[in-house]
Amino acid sequence: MSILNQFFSLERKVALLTGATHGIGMALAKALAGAGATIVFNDLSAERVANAQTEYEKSGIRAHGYVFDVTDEAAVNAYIEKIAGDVGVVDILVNNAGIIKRIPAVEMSAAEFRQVIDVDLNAPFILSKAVAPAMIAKGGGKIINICSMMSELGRETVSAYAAAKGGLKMLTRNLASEWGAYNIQVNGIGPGYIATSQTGPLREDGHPFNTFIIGRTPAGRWGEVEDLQGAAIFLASHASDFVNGHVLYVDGGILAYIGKQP
Ligand code: NAP
Ligand code: GCO
Repeated sequence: MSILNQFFSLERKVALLTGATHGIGMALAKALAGAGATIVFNDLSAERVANAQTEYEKSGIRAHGYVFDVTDEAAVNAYIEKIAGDVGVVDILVNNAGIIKRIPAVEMSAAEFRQVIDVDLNAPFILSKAVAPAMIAKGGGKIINICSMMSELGRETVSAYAAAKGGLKMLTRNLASEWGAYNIQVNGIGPGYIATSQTGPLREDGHPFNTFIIGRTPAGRWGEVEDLQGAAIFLASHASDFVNGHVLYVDGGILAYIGKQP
């Protein structure tokens, strides 16, 4: 067996990626499929699940799609059991589903704040808790939480999102601490600013943020979803069996850079 296969093959592994009907989630699913994993994904919308299944098939991937809300613990537990029966025990969980609300803190309601925390922080806990027992019984597993620049930095209007993503970094470290003894590695990917529907409003022609972020990124560009695929394969594979509690930032150098000098 080649050293690449030895370390990076995901053959016979079942990967569940939440919210993977487009954007970062779909790109990560395609990467894990390319390494041999069987792909399971979910979304809130039956229509988006069906459309995504067609998209996966166009890429030669027979993905198993399910419709459930990641914040609904009863639904999550039921679907993890159903997936085990339909496809197999989840070996790799990617907590990708997420929302953002860009509202100044003084204008954000507590309900809006709680909604972001629910999807971006509570749901990764619910999903991780749901898959862990079978991973423990099977002798190990991989959990990858999709963090953010906002796991490390704040900015105006994203208080709930930054609180959630900062919490997700610490949840990653804590679950790594609790489950490392069971050969479960819990890590994060911290994307920089990536061109997806979520950042679409920030990239509109002439939007000042577009110019700002390019000036804050040593790579001098927005990231593409493909820029994240290698990190996902690494953290999902044997190559990272002794990496635990780590957030791998894939940000073009933003966190290392004070910003373009005037
Ligand atoms: P996106 O295009 O908005 O995709 C988010 C996905 O999550 C959508 O498929 C969405 O489904 C799904 N989702 C939301 N709430 C859900 C729920 N309650 N149950 C099930 N699925 C739910 O965002 P993205 O840019 O690909 O981002 C994916 C992840 O990366 C997010 O966690 C985001 O915070 C993170 N991230 C993004 C960037 C970036 O620059 N784009 C950078 C760092 C981190 P619907 O389409 O049906 O709503
Ligand atoms: C924003 C952006 C960011 C990105 C990402 C950066 O409004 O600042 O949406 O939050 O989504 O999280 O890593």
